[in-house]
Amino acid sequence: MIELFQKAKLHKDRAAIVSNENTYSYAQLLDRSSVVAANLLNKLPDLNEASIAFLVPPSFEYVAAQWGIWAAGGMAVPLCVQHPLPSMEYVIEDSGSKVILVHEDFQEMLQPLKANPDLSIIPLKEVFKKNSSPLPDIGLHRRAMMLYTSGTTNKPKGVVTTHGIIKSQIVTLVEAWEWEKEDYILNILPLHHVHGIINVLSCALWSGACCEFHAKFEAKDVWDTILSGKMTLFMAVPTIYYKLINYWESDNKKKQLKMSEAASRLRLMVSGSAALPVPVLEKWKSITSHTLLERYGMTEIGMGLSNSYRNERRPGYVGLPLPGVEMRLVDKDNIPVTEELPGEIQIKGPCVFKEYWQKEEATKEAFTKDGWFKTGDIAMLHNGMYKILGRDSVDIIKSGGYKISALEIEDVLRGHKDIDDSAVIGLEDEEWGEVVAACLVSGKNTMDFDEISKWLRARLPAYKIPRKYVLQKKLPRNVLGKVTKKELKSLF
Ligand code: MCA
Ligand code: AMP
Repeated sequence: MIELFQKAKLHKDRAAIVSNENTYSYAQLLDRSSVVAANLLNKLPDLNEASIAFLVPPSFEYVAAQWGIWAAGGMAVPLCVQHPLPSMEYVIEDSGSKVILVHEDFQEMLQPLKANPDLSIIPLKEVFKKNSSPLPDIGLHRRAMMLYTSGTTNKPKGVVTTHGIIKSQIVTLVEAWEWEKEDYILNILPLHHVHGIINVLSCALWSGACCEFHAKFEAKDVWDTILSGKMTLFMAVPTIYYKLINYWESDNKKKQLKMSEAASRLRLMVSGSAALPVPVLEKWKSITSHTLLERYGMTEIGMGLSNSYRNERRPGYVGLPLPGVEMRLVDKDNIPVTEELPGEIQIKGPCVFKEYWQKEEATKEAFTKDGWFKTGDIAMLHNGMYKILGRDSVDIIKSGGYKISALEIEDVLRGHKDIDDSAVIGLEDEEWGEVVAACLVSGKNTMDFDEISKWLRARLPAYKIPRKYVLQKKLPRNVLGKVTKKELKSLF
């Protein structure tokens, strides 16, 4: 049996999930997920790693669907509730999902897909109907989950992890950050990425702790939950801390004091998914007395490096490799560099993903010949700790903690009737880390950028929409004809 389920059996009466103002015990979670599994199996002995997509907002139902897919031997493919239909269709098609579990709030959205006879779109209610079945025995080597991540290619790739890899990603963090069953965490992160799924949800459930879901991040709700006194842990991206600081600053002195006191009682607050600006760390410390624990991770590896829970947390640094993670910094020829020199972070260990789904060549290219995963992130060792210096590609943008491919947006833009060419870059931004900016080439002398954004919004999620535009007659290119993106920045 999957180890997460075995652990859950040890805590049957404890609260596992709080969502939509209901509290669900571990026993309820186990029961509901075995019902989901029985309905998915529909008398088959095992789903044999079939991709099962599910479109469910963050809630008890999300976890029951995820665990149900696992219990039936399927590979869980979470769909992002904020994506427009074309982005979802891409994931459904690319992952080869023939079955989609859908929450009633999203049934209408998926209506156009019903015409496809190869797809079985099942309302969540149907798989929650009482049923039972013998469940397959799932080994650690079995494929468990596929998360889509943007890279230096046009379209996002499916990152496949097994039960063994997920276990290793969880255990590392449970140990490093000393998770306990008495912990209580608020989850306001999207549930189609490692940060929300592994670091918050799965670590909590592994430990017998409680995870409270809010469907969406709202600064007021987070502060209210902190004020309620039940939280012991909080994890978020830097943009969220920035927004929480703004909210705190907008309130009166009496309320500020209460918020600060309540926050100071948490045992740990973590930041990750993007660089934490030192001024945000310092401001947060002055408000809550917490030195945010910054860590570094990636969809392909889970978490790689972390500042210490008990010892030094150095502002602007990501600490040291987590237990079980092997790491090296190398130059362009894959030769390890010495202290004080920049190099690419490469990772080995049981936490590293299995493959990019059905992309053998891309998977091969992502590793060195001797098996190191090439992250593309550049770091340096200084005074015994690692500092992230940047990325080796200008085509990857990090905004609000989301990884975005400039090439994907450029490609969609070129499909607009008035756009001949485009180049997309990330511009530094205090709140979002980077914001997406697009340089458009058109035969027209003026363009309605709001109309372009609206047109894009039907095709791409909100965080991929450019916030700034410029119109040009041509793009700056080098002698080889490649767009010189660094030059583009000066146009904004
Ligand atoms: C939204 N808006 C933006 C952006 N996103 N503007 C600029 N840049 C953006 N990236 C605008 C919207 O268009 C809207 O504007 C307004 O902000 C509010 O939109 P909303 O969607 O409500 O935003 P939000 O809820 O405030 O979102 C901010 C957020 C979200 C909560 C920080 O971006 C988020 O959940 N980020 C976390 C992503 C994450 O989990 N990444 C982990 C992947 P208007 O009203 O004008 O339309 S990385 C990972 O997993 C690795 C392993 C790791 O290391 O962790
Ligand atoms: P994703 O592909 O969405 O999993 O994003 C992973 C990327 O986020 C990494 O390759 C880094 O570029 C970035 N990242 C994650 N944590 C940090 C951090 N603490 N500081 C800087 N960059 C980070």
